[in-house]
Amino acid sequence: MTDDRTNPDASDLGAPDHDAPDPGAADRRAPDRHAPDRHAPDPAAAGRRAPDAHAGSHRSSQRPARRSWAEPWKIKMVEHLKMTTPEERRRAIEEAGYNTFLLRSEDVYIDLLTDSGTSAMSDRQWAGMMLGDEAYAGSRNFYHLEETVRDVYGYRYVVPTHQGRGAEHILSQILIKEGDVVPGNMYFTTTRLHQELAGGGFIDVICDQAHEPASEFPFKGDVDLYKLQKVIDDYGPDRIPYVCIATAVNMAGGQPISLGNLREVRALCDRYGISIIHDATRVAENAYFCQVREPECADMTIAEIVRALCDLTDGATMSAKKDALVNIGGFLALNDEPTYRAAQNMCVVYEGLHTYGGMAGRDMEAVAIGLRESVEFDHIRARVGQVEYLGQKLVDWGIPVVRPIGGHAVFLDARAILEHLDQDEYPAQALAAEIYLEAGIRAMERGNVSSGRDPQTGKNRRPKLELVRLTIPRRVYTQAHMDVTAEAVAEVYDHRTQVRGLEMVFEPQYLRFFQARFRPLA
Ligand code: P70
Repeated sequence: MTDDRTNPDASDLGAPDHDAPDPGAADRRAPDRHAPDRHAPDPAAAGRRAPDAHAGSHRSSQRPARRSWAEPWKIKMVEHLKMTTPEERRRAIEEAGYNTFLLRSEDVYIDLLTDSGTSAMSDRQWAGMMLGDEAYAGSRNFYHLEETVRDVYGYRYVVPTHQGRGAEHILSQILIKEGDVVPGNMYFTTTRLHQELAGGGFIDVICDQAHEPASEFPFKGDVDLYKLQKVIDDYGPDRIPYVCIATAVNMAGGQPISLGNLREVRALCDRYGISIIHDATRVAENAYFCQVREPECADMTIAEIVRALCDLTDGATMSAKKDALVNIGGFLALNDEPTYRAAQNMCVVYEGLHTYGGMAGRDMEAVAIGLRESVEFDHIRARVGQVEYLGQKLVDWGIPVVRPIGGHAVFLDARAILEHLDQDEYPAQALAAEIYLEAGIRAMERGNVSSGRDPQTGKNRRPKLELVRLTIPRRVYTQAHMDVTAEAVAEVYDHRTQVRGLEMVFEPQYLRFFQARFRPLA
């Protein structure tokens, strides 16, 4: 290896050891590629270059190049956290039926349940909130949002929704008919449910590596084109309303799809006249991985990669609560005018008028500003870098996690950690409860409970991935919080053989993981 080992930009950020293009390449380019905010100094610029970039510059060649970098922001306001005793936590998790979704957040010390709606807004976003135009119709913030989506993502039409699933609902109802199938690069809970409620069925066409927690494949979000071709052959293009492509695939562990693979998916779909709908919820995180790992993206900015990914698709559902750095909001974006008109009409039935769709004017303003911030290089590097920092600690300590480390979360391999439990004893659910008991840290089950029952057989789906997600909100926690989290997980790992399985004692009909209740097995 060359300088990459000593360049934290490469080694800290999930660059795989093999199979991958030179992970440091992106960062050795001239810094002006990531043009910083013209009004701000660029303290991180030196860190973007590998040491050799300084050779021959006026900076002394004896002096080591700067290798540290930090978040491109400082903290203006703090929120106090409550510390609890083991006794208090025991009571709290019992009351919550061993389901971390049912804990009161007051009883949580470090909340890694989700990165959804939990990020810290910037001062610019808060200032934007004051510009909220709370008109029922035609709010200027809607037009700002529409213009920003056109510019950052490139989609022509925008229908605002209260959050991501509002967009999924409208889209599924418009495009899917009874008996249709929707191929996609791994299911997402709400997305699949809306497809099913509209009469369709989801078919997984993600590459096999995505289902292997230990595989180091750099683009586990890639579609297996043979699988997609087979779905087209088996069902015919007329029964495929669209292919659903997620960037930074959540259930696979926050794993990216490559720009090259998406281009091939596009070519295949074009041959049959099938559209592609993009779940753009974490597209900026995906773009970061493309920049670091995919040679053709090495010279592109994050914004350019985001645009290139979106340009290969016909529309998008978006939960703005993730990448876009807001606490609530989402939208459906489309290029096709008739579909847009139908979506606008559905919006007034389920969400609100088509110029607010469940959001206040101020919320739409915060989304518009957050979308621009999401594609800034320094932001996304620090965001993904913090996740990598936590993941690397656990890897160094030999704790089984999904590799490579994803963009928004570290996923613990609960099946490997709690080997003594059968999957119908819900190992991931039990592990999440144990981590809470240990340190007041809240994680999320992403396994057999989340996957639900097969509608045909009524049995638990028993997915290959039985994971606990430690999800990192954006711009909220410090490196010390990551250290405390890693240490708590290590403590649990040390006494893993004593962790008991769970039985489900209450199971709701839809999205059971949110409200199900459990009790420990004897
Ligand atoms: C999470 C959240 C939401 C989400 C997503 C992707 C890739 C759509 C949505 C829906 C919240 C969540 C949702 C269901 C189960 C657990 C948690 N993901 N697509 O924590 O967006 O929540 O705004 O309706 O990740 O991963 P929204």
